[in-house]
Amino acid sequence: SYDPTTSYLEPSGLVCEDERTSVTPETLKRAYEAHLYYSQGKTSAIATLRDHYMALAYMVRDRLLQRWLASLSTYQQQHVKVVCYLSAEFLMGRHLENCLINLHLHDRVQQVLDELGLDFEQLLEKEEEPGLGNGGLGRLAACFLDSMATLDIPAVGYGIRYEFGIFHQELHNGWQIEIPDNWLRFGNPWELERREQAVEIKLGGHTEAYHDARGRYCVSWIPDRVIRAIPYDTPVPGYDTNNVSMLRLWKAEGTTELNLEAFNSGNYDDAVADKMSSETISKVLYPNDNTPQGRELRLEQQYFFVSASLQDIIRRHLMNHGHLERLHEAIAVQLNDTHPSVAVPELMRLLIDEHHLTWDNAWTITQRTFAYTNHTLLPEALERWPVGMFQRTLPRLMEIIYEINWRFLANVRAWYPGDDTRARRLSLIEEGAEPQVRMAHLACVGSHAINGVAALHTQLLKQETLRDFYELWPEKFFNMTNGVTPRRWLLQSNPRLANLISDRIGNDWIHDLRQLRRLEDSVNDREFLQRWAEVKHQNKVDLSRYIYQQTRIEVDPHSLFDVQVKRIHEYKRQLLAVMHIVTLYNWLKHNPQLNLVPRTFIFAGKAAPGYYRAKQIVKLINAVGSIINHDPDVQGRLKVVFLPNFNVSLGQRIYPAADLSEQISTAGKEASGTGNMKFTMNGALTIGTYDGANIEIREEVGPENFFLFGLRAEDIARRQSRGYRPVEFWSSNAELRAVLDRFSSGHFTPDQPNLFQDLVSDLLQRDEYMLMADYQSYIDCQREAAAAYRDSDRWWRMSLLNTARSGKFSSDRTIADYSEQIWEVKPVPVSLSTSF
Ligand code: B1N
Repeated sequence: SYDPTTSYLEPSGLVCEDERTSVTPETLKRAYEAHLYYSQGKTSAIATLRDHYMALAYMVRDRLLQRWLASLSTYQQQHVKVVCYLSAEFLMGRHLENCLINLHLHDRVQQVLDELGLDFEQLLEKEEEPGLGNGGLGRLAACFLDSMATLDIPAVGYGIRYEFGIFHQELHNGWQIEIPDNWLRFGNPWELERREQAVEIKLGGHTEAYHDARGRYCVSWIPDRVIRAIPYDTPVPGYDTNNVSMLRLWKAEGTTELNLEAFNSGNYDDAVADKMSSETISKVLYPNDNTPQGRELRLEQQYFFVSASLQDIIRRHLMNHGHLERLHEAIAVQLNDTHPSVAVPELMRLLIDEHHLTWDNAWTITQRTFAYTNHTLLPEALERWPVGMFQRTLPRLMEIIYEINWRFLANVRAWYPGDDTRARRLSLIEEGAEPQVRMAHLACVGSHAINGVAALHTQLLKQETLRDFYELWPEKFFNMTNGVTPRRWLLQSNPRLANLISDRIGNDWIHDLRQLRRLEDSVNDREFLQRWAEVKHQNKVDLSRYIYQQTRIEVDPHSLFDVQVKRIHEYKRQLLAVMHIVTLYNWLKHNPQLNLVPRTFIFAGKAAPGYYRAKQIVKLINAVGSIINHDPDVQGRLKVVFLPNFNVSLGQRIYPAADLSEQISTAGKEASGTGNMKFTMNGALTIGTYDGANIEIREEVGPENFFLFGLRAEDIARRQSRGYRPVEFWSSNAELRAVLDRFSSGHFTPDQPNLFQDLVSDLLQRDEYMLMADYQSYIDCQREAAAAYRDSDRWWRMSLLNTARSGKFSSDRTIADYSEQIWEVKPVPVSLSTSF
């Protein structure tokens, strides 16, 4: 039915490829073979799996280029407003399958590979995952790019092309070992280097004042280092649209190839030293989630990508408009947390020092251009840079920050005469033995919009963390509840469920996730619920096989899959989940005949390499598993699995197979969470605290379809202020005592019996995250969850309703909200007939 001589028209009516990039199986096959031969230089007789993967990737990239170029020229010709999303992290996950799906090429390519006798799955697994992020914040940026492309919102993501992404995690004797992630080793077929668009970045040195020819007071920054930033562009296709967005990542290089003087005197190491040290700026991602690293190199990374991106934005704008007076009408710049907040003084510097705007003019433009998203309330996670370090690294920016602060505080004093303590609280500079620049304050003052990432989080921002700013500018505050892309997190990762859904309600849900509500009509259809349960079972069988391959642990796919996957952090309380496991274990030890719902506990997640307590918890989970999984009294009814190296690809295997989603952070600590949304979409039920987006998930799915437990944020605050004594829970709760005894007695680590003693004494004496206070409530709630699972009719109805009511948590909804309320941007359809 395919005609290779005319363009193949997609069902949706897009596409009109030329003869080189058309999408019939015949041309796909021809293009693929050409890349194997001409790009990889291999015949199929000697090609490796990686060669096949590369040829396939190039073949797909070719089919993105026409759309990409058409998108760029459409934006340029129509002078549309473009969103620039500045983020130190983009956790994209693998590209190949996602591109195939978004371009509607998936099934045809699978057919072509089948005909060639190649294993499609195996080729997909050859792609190195680009892990340029730590967790939720970086993955959110990736979901946003997918949604902006899909909604035809003109957008560019700007970030850093780290040569080493998040480390690979291995487990040795239950302990985490970090392996460097050399993801570019075999080349990256998805990016295009744009060396001609390189820009220069200044660092260090000093400033000098002068008067220019027209007598204006000017400042020039004489740096002691100049670094070159090279852009690498990756196309990001939308689903079922011609629009393709772009991810532009910067690589650092030295500006002087060789120090000729050193070279000529035979001092070869010194001759290349400069270049080498410049390249360290984009060498490696800092592996911390929710804890900033106050290292000079990190500040340099932030400034590096921010300055490069703003110079790029200004250059493009000048090309189009010739002046910068209305920059804010042509672009909206979103700051993904404070990591890019040095953009505020940097844009001021560029507008004033390099483009000679007045301060007032530049300030109006700056405030109207930027918007700031806060992602955390943890006090230790709020970025602060010592003034001394800032001064040394970015002397001109420090001057500008002082000037911004001086003008801001003058206003504060006029608005609140005599209120010196308020001025001190609001200041961009924190006073003390070592004065610090408060990056969140800089972002607030320099932006027209400030948002939290879930309703509770935004409320706490207004009441606590940014209260003084809220009192100043209530109109600047917005809530933008996070979302995730249903393309990767349902359509791609769970094809069985996606097909079942489309069979029943058609496939409009893929770009209008609220349509899933129509599944509610089937909630009493026994035959449909049966198929729903069968899909989950098959997904669990798949995951069981993977678990066996990775860990040699055999798990029963009929057992309840109870899953906690996320970064390992005390506030996320993986330890509380372990306390529940040990409680069940103690019950079984006490009464081996007990009729318990069999459970498989699945954990995955990375600990920051310098975070000892988190690494100790990884070891604890593995130690508990090593005993429980083999204890004859347990009779296989409890299994504990820690899957190594959690990343996007592993998430895609896990979420579809989960029955129960663990979202058990201390209330008020998890800003939103986004894993919680992926589980809900895939029909898992949640056991969770009243925290972050859990609250909104419960509101959507209905309280009867959600297992809620624990203290609320206001209870937590009240108890902390009254003096919290965790040991009282120990005294009054024998089961809790028995759990802690198992840890401190060395039961799980007989050869190192004292290993967890400090952990237990911390729980008894401090318990910052209030595990002791929530323990009983959690255990009771888990009992209810088990009872619900036993009543399987009820369970599958609840599961179906969770998916059916998850529509709010599509990142398409989040992006529509940002577009309307903060960015003031509109969709711009891209037609492939555009001349350019
Ligand atoms: O951002 C996610 C939220 O869903 C999570 O609740 C939140 O914990 C996460 C410094 C962070 N907040 N802060 C970070 C990451 C790296 C870093 O160096 C902080 N990550 C979050 C998306 O909104």
